[in-house]
Amino acid sequence: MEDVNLLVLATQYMFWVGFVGMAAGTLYFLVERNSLAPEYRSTATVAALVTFVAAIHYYFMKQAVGESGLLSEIDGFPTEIRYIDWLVTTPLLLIKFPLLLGLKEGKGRALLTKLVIADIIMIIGGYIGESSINLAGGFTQLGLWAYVVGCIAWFYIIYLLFTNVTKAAEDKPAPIRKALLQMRLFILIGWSIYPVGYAVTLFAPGIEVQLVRELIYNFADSINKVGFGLIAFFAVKTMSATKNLKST
Ligand SMILES: *C/C=C(C)/C=C/C=C(C)/C=C/C1=C(C)CCCC1(C)C
Repeated sequence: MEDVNLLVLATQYMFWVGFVGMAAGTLYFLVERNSLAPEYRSTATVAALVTFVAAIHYYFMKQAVGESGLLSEIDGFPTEIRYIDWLVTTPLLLIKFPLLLGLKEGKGRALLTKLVIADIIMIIGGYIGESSINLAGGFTQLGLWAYVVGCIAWFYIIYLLFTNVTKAAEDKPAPIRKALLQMRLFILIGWSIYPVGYAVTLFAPGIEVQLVRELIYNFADSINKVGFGLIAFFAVKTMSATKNLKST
């Protein structure tokens, strides 16, 4: 008889927690949306979209590790679902920068285009590499090169945020500026958890290491989807409150 594996149980449980957390986040952003001044509501809408899309994917991802807690029941990883989720949610997260900056038309579109193209390269590169690692059960040459390409694309996103976005934030009201500077750090520090998760499977073989990777990704997702959304939400909430004060 095979024993129930604690790591499998923990992974299963964290997928469930991820699903519930994303669902709760969605509800919160939607319910609170109307407490914002109309011009700021799209920030809550985008935050809710991100957590909603993630909640659906988490619901299906949790089935990938089986239900029994047995290592032998795992016959693959939810890499496809995971990366489809990222392909949708990461551009939505990045949209919040031009949105909060109030950049429209030419400037906003140019910034958004660069951010999204770099982001898509990062995610597609990661998918190609991670699939080959999964298939081999450990290090592959393709996995390594895809990792390098993904990291370069991510560095470019950081570069844009610390130059263009930071400059554009300078003449914004204090709550918006503060939120933008904090959101920058999510992309720098919060997003750095993902390449760490990927790297563990690149440098250590085995199914258990891949389970650890899923745990790392789940942890990162909750910070970068719910936490990031809350930062942007509280900024526009403060803006809405000062606006109400002025109009009364
Ligand atoms: C909600 C989901 C988010 C914020 C996902 C973010 C994913 C990344 C920042 C992934 C980054 C990667 C690299 C920088 C190198 C290649 C491997 C990836 C795709 C894991």
